[in-house]
Amino acid sequence: MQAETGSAEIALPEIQGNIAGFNKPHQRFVFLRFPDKAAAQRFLHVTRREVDTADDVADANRSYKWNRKRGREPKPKRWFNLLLSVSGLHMLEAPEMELFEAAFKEGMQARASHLGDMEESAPEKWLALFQQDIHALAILAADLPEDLDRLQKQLSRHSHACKAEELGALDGSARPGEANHSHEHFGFRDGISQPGVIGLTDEPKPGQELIPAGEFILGQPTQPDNAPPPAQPPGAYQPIPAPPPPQFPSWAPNGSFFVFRRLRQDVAGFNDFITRSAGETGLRPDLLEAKLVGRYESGAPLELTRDEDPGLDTQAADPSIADASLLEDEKINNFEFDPHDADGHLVPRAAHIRKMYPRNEDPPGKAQAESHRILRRGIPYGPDFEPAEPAYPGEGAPPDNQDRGLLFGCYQASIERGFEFLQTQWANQPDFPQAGDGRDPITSQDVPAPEFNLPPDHHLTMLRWVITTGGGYFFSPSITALGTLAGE
Ligand code: N7H
Repeated sequence: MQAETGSAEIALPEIQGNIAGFNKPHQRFVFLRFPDKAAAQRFLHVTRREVDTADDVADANRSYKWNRKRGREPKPKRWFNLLLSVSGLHMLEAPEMELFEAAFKEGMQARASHLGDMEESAPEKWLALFQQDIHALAILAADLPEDLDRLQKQLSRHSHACKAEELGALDGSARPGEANHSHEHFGFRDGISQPGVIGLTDEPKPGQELIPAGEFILGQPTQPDNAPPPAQPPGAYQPIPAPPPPQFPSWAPNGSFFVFRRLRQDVAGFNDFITRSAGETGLRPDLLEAKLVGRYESGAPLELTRDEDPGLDTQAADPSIADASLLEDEKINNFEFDPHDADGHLVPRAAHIRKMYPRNEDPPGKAQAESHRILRRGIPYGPDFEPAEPAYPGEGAPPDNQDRGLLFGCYQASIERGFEFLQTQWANQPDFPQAGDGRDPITSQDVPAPEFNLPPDHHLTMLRWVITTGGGYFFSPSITALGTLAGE
């Protein structure tokens, strides 16, 4: 089956709920293996009815916002989704598997050299959990930790009864304290910019582009414009044509691919670099951080902090301290990159958010930028960084009380057009969007000392602060497909 453009109703009760976004402060990722096809089918049969759908989640998210606006405490919720790896699908003898794209069939470990997962990030160094053949991933999410425990007990009852083995679990949670609640471990507010999905996002926020659902959900209409990008003058970055819309088995519509990555963050290393480079460049540390990411820690977009002539004040503090409106929906994600900043003297062209979503920037051009959107679903893991903690030598696994990072997750209709394209063609490409811009300071890991161009005068040599310690590619089947795979 080949995805097409057109207008289809989006069947929310068919689609698993985390595609709409669980957005819960407590989440657990449980990795499972089945002894044989019969056990796998029994497990799917009993758990399928407990899978929460995009309909349930979208409804609850609407009522959450409604209650919050009126100062009422929303009712706590708990959610469950079930995904399968390629080897889980093979065990279930899912038909037409050859139609799935190569990235999914090969798996994240086999794609390591393509992704740049090498040295400390090489699959041989990943947690023992990821050295095993994983068949399924259960995602549990709740407002209350005790509800997560209830979900876990229920899952374990089913695993036990169906002889499914729980290989291990990873817990993520929002950081403690009101001020840090939405911030990841380097300190930045996360979860601000997401694409809107036609048929799923009913109230797009200012600046939130609505994207055809087929970019995230198989069988839905895809972007109309997948034309190859125009060639650039010789010597300039040549945009890479997007892989074609995916083909997929006839049972796969309303499913989506989920990329999971356990990314360890070296907070001390990042902070040391900021302190040292702030000294060298003469920029305030918070401004230098904003130059690397494209947003201040508060989430305030650097793009909206333009100073009048004579230019950016290198000593000005985060402007949202004086003007809190920068953090409101009207402004926080409502911007494009100003053509007057084409050289990146305000927001460097390799800044994380400019690399990962170049918006109007050309190259690569709006159509390309909108063809590589992902629905991010990350949550931090591990304890908060303590400035007084002993230095971690960086060799081998850190002790538990220093192991922290992001359980990165994202949904897309094609891993090759989504996550893999962002990682390999943009983050790891020192010449994207233009020659000499440098690598993404947050996500590129393919070289130990990535370069970052900080116009007008500085060229920084960075370190690796984000290390891949595990991961995998999963498929989130529709509710009907779960039944079909269960042999119902
Ligand atoms: Fe990124 N960070 O804290 O620095 N990310 N990211 N990311 N990221 C974003 O808009 C971060 C990672 C994207 O639409 C923000 O929500 C960290 C991977 C995309 O403007 C911050 C890690 C990939 C966007 C971070 C990490 C991406 C985005 C701004 C790993 C894909 C949206 C807040 C530890 C390959 C861009 C926000 C847009 C935003 C951080 C990983 C992609 C603060 C710490 C692996 C598409």
